Amino acid sequence: MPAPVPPGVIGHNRSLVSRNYAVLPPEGMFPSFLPWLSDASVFYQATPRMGARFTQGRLEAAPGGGTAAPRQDGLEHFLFVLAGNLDVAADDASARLEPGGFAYIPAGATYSLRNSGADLAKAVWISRRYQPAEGIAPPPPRFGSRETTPVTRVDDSGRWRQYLLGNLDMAMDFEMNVMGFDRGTHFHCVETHVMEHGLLMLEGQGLQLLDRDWHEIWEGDFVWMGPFIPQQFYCTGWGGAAYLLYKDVNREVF
Ligand code: UGY
Ligand code: MN
Repeated sequence: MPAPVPPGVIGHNRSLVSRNYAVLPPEGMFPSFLPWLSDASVFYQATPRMGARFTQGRLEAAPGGGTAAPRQDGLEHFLFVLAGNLDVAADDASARLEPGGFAYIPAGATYSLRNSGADLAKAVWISRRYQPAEGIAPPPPRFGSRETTPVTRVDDSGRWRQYLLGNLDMAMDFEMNVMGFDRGTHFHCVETHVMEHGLLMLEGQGLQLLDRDWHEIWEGDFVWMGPFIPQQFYCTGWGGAAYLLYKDVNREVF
């Protein structure tokens, strides 16, 4: 006998994919199994197939799972652990990441990923083609954690951020920032900019403006924002909110 499903659940859907943005809650997402991953899968959330210029997904690896062999795919990668442990190696550098730990793997590095813990490991995984900058050496591998990254408050609006991979580092062609909001706060305006975003809600909940429509989002939800999509975030609920934000930066756009 299949498990009983509460009324309304089958037809209820918060997922939305439009030409220039998408809202993808985790429910209803399907894993992709890849030949070069063992005991691991990826829940793709943003890819060039939908119009994004980067790829973002959630990697899930069972204990012992990860890349089947050291891999070199010519792409740059960013990993941010959401649950469990992930060992990440890039050329001669390596680290054991716990929740909140992150790694930057430069394009051309040989890398491997392995769940070294006893529980399922979950991580944000972003990949893209590196856009070199004339006269500037490409960035080296980098490891860190959210816990040890300084919290910056730009003003007294109740918003804060953590620049996980630095800010205005011209060697980098993207940034990964944790954007934080105290209860009831929001951006000072509706933003419209050329940069794209991949947004993963880490804590709390809020209302996300995309073009003309407001979407209620909370922990675990993913949002893709394409170039020039009008955007605003209002922190709702009884506490603060935070999301992890991908943003392509520091390069000419053609
Ligand atoms: O930096 C940003 O573009 C950021 N303020 N956008 C966002 O959170 N949607
Ligand atoms: Mn923005």
